[in-house]
Amino acid sequence: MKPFTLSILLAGFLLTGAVHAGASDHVHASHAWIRVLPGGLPAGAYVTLRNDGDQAVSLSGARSTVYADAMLHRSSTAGGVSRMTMVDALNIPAHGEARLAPAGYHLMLMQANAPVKPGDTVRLTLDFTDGSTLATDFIARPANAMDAGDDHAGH
Ligand SMILES: [Cu+2]
Repeated sequence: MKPFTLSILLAGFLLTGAVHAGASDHVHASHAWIRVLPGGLPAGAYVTLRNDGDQAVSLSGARSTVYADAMLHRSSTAGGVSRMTMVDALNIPAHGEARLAPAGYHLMLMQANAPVKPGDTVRLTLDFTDGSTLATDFIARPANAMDAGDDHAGH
C-alpha cells in the first residue's frame, strides 16, 4: 500500500473516531414513544433525553427509514390557539435532561412508507448538532395515549 493511500485511510479513521466520541455518548434516551394517528397523518414522537456529560448538547432532529421526514417542532398555546413551530435545536443541559412530550417539544414524523400500528417498534436515529447520533427504539402507541405507557417499569 502506498503511503499516500494509507494517510487518506488514516484521516478517514480519525474523522470517524471524532464523530463517534460525540455528544450522544453521554445521552440516554428513555420513555421513547410515538403517537400514531389514523389516516396517514403526521405522528408525534416523544422521548426523555438525559445528558450525563459535563457539557450541554443539542438535539437537531431525527431520521428514520420508516418515515420520509422527521422535524423538530414545539407546540404552544396562545390565546386559546395551539400551534406548532419549527425548532432548529433543543438544548440538553449538562447533567440535566430535556423532555419531548405532548403539548411541548416533539419530533414530527411525516409520510410513513408502511402502516405503523400501536405496539410496533420504530427505530429513529437522533441527530445532535455536533454530528453524533443516537439510535433509539420508539414504541408506537394509540392516538389517545398521553405517555409511553411504561410507568410501571419503576424508574
Ligand atoms: Cu409538529
